[in-house]
Amino acid sequence: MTLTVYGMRSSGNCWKVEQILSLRRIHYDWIETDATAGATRTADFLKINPNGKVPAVKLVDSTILTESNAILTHFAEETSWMPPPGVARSRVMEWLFFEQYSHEPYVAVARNIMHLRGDADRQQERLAQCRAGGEHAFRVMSGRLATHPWLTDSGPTIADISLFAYSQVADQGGFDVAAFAGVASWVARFAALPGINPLR
Ligand SMILES: N[C@@H](CCC(=O)N[C@@H](CS)C(=O)NCC(=O)O)C(=O)O
Repeated sequence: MTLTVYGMRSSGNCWKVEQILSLRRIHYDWIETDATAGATRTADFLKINPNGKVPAVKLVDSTILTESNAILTHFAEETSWMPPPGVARSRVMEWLFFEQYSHEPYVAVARNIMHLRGDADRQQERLAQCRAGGEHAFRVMSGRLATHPWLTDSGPTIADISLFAYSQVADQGGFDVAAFAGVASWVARFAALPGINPLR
């Protein structure tokens, strides 16, 4: 059996999965699941992920994994993309949780409203909240990245993959990443790494 990825090509969360599998040269089947058209809320898909979201992967033994950063962690085990247990790994986890709580809910949601759904006019208030939250996240990242090449001291890790996912397309949500010098230079540096295939 082949690994199966349920994903949406335009999604940064799903891009994380494509990227780690590509880096690992793991072959997979892709089942396009268009969240914007309701495909993540069908009875069949809810059996795969009761939370109604992509990405989800079905491993060769039929085990299903959901949550993009958990999937990244699974496929990064015993590679340079994930340091061994200890403080170095905990630093990576700090950024993975930061991504889900302080970055993605603002940067990805703004892109979803403006770029994927074209709904900016009707969602001005929500967009303003996304703008404030996303800019705060970029300031935090820039604080680190102004003086360090990568998010942790372990070289490029899944922390960088995870936060690159929506930072690379932040302009589609109305963010000016150039205003955060550390982030802007890190985006360019990460995109230039061998084997990285940016979302566009
Ligand atoms: N925390 C989840 C978020 C996944 C997520 O929000 N997926 C979106 C597409 S990017 C989705 O499937 N939305 C469909 C919905 O909520 O109905 C992850 O990191 O995998």
